[in-house]
Amino acid sequence: MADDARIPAPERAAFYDRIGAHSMAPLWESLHVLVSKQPVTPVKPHLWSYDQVRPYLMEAGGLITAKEAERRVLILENPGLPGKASVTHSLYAGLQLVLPGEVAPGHRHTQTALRFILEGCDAFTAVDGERTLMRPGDLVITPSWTWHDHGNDSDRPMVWLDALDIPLVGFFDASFAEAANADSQEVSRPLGDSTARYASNLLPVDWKPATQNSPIFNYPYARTREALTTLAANGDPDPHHGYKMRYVNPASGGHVTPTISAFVQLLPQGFASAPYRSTDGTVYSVVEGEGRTVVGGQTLSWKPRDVFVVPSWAEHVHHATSEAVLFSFSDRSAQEKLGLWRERRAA
Ligand code: 1HN
Repeated sequence: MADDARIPAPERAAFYDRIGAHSMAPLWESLHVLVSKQPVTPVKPHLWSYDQVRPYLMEAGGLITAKEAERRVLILENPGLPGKASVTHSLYAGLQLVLPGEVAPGHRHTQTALRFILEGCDAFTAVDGERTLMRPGDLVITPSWTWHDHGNDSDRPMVWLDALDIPLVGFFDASFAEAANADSQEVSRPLGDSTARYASNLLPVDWKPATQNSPIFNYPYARTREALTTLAANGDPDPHHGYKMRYVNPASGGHVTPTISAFVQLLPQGFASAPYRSTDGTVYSVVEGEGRTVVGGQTLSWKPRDVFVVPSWAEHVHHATSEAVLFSFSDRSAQEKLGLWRERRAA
């Protein structure tokens, strides 16, 4: 019987106890759990409805200031990883609120961050001396060890989805962090400077990348949407992805950061994707449209600003009831560097 096979014979159990006292263990008792035939993950498919989450976020706005909190964020914690501050096994996600007039003070850390803007207009993030104004659908990156602060000089609350590689950095025991001397860093370059230098299909002639991060720190939605609209008008969608694009580091052709990748896809009205799976557990943020994603026997029905998770190697399909745009992020960038990333496309 299978159960009996898992209970070691008494002389083996006694042996395991004896070697256990010397910090050793028998591999043969756990080999097939350690090295599974395919990915086994505690991560569960899950959706956070923005309509449900927003009132809590605004309530947090009345309980603590951005300055006091340092970052006023509600962590989106995967129900399969309670208490772990993880949205997937490798990544963290949260919803951050910065109210009019507030500042989220400057700091830096080895964790890499992406921000995907959900609500509000024209609050800024400053990264290493340059500010960018943020609008819904913009993707802003804050690379590892860059000084960053946020401020909201607009008259409306600003909400964005934060993605950080906190669990991954924690796994490597490689976390360092420092607070800045001033809440808001001194601005040393005007607005739009990086866009001119790095995001205009040009690079300064002698510039060489010092890191694997994209030198572009705001990928504005207006330009993303224009590309998707043109693609959708000019050809057929990919059966698994619709019209899907990857945010690129123009200096390398690689992903936007060494650990976190970002993507955006347009699904035409009525589109039903063919079943797909990949090893990068993925977090989606709905930008436009409505539909549902069927994953691991669950149906996640979504609309704008909802956030949902598809775990590693979970076969899934997307159905768009209206034309839809989905932003997503994952650890694909890290997995590709480690030679681990795989996908499977079903018919
Ligand atoms: C962080 O620096 C930000 O800069 C947001 O906005 C969330 C979560 C953990 C650690 C650092 C930010 C964070 C964070």
